[in-house]
Amino acid sequence: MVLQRIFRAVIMGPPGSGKGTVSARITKTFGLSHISSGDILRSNISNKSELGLLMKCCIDQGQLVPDDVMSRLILRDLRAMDHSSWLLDGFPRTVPQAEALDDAHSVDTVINLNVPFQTIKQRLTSRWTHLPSGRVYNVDFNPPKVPGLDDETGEPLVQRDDDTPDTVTLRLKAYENQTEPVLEYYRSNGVLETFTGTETNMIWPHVEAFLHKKLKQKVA
Ligand code: G5P
Ligand code: MG
Repeated sequence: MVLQRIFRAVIMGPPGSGKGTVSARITKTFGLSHISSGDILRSNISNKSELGLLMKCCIDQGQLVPDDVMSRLILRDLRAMDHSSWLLDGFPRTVPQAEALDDAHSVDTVINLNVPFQTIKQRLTSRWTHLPSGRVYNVDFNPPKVPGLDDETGEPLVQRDDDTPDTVTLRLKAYENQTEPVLEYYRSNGVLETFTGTETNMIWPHVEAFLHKKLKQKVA
């Protein structure tokens, strides 16, 4: 589908709810540019900058990176995409981040993946990631064609340092305390659309149909 107008969306959901997986399908189907805050942080860490080390420390402890650092990083990238449609994955994650985004850009819709915490824990400990692209695999759900290697580049896959069971528990706590209030923020703004389920393949057709409808409204 070719977009006729600029369209800006946010995808939210607890760690491991499938934001990256669904984002890949949205970008492929609708042509939005995907901006993942976690991928941006991980690429800063791999550059071994001073800021990267601070970020690594927060991520490895299952804590959020400070709001001012995060908002500056993402809003800088968005400024360079002034004429593009985009999908933000993992940002905003706190109410101050949502306010900072609102001050700079209006958001057309917020897709919320509501997946139970029990489902998530098992997924994350069997996730394999291609760090340079952010592509994700899972030994049960979407295994790579060759075990341990990225389908497109053939480069090695790694397990994220924050995908250990203890850190996943801390990330889920941070989600409950700091990110759930953002859902309320967007609900009261009238842009929140929630999709509930335990399997991405069941959730995806609903997300796809919703976006088709939403984009038609935007063009009309
Ligand atoms: P990230 O990188 O944003 P999270 O914790 O929000 O990380 P994560 O872990 O990347 O989210 P996801 O993208 O929601 O998860 O899920 P995914 O990768 O698509 O799917 C998870 C696994 O399940 C994959 O292996 C996938 O193949 C599999 N899967 C998907 N669907 C199914 C299914 O139906 N069935 C099965 N069996 N498997 C499935 O953030 C990381 C850290 O960066 C910092 C924080 O420290 C954060 O903890 N950070 C920020 N800090 C402050 N502010 C921000 N805005 C920040 N953004 C990031
Ligand atoms: Mg992700």
